[in-house]
Amino acid sequence: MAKRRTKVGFVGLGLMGAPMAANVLKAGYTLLVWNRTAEKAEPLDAAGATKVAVLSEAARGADFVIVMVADDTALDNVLFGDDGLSRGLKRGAVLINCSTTSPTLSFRAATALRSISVRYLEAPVVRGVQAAREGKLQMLVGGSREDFVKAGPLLKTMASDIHYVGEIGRASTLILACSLLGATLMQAFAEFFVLARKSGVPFETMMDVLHVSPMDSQLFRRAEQAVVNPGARPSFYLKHMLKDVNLALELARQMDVPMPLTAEVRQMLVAAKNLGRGDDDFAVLLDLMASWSAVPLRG
Ligand code: NA7
Repeated sequence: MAKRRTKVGFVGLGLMGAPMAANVLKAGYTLLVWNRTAEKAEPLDAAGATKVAVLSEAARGADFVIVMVADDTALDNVLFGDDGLSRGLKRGAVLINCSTTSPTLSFRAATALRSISVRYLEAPVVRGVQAAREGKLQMLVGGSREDFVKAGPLLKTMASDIHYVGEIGRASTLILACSLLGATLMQAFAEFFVLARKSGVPFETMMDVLHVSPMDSQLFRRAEQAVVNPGARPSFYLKHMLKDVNLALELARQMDVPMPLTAEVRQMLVAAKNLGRGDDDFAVLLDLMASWSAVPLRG
C-alpha cells in the first residue's frame, strides 16, 4: 500500500508519542492526531498532520491507529470511553497499542475489538525519548503474525529493533519484566554509587571501573548522566516506572511468582513519587539514595 494512501491515526502525544508520531509523518503516511491536552497536537498539525478535535475522528477511515498513552485507565478511555476510538475504527483496521499496559487489558481489548472486526497488536517499546526521536526504539510485538507483517513498514518508522514475540499478552508481559529489570538495576546503581561516594572514591574512578566490569549495563550510562547532566529532560518518568512495577507485581501475584527484590524497589519508587519526583526521570532514585546516605550527588 502506498504510504500516502495509508491513513494512520495517532493518539497520545506525550514524551514518547510526539516524536514517534513525527517519524510516522516524516515517512510519508497520512496522519491524523489527537491528544487529551489538545495543544500538544499543534506542532504535528503544523508539520502536515491533521489534528482532530474529536477522539473517534482519529480512527475515521484509518488503516492503522497507534495509541501511546500513560496507563490502563488511559487506554481503556481512549478505546472504549465516550466517543472513543472503537466508535470510529473501520472493519479490518489494525489498532496498535504502544503503551505499557497490563496483559489483562490487552486480552480484553483484543476480544472487544475482534467483535467489531478490528485487529489488535500490542507493541510496547524499550529505550527512551532520544531513541524515539531517532526512530530507533526497541519494540516487542504481540498479536497475530499476519497483522504484524501488515504493520511492519509502519512499525519500522518508529523502531529499529523489532521483536515479534507471539500471541497477545506476551509482549505486555515481557515489557513489564524488562521494566522491573530497569528499576532494580537503577536502584542497584544508586547503592553502588552512595557506598563508593561516601568512602571518597571519585565519580570518574567509579565509572572507569564499572564500565569495563562484568557488572556493567547500558542503563548505567543513563544513571551517569543524572550525575553529570542534572538539568537534562526526563527520558522515562518515575511515575511510569512505578506503574510498570505495580503491574509486574500484580502479575507475579496472579501467577504465584515471588519477586522480593522488585517489591523492595517499589518502596523506593513510592517514596520518590510521594516526595514530588514522579515527573522526574526514574534515575532520580540516585538523589533519594544520596540524601538518605547524607552524601552529595555531585561535587
Ligand atoms: P507521558 O509523556 O506521560 O504521556 C502520556 C500520554 O497519555 C499523554 O498524551 C497523555 O495526555 C495521555 N493520557 C494520560 N491519561 C489519559 C487519559 N485518561 N485519557 C487520554 N489520554 C491520556 O508518557 P510517555 O509518552 O513517556 O509514555 C507513554 C507510555 O509508554 C507509557 O505507558 C509508558 O510507560 C511507556 P495529556 O498530554 O496528559 O493530556
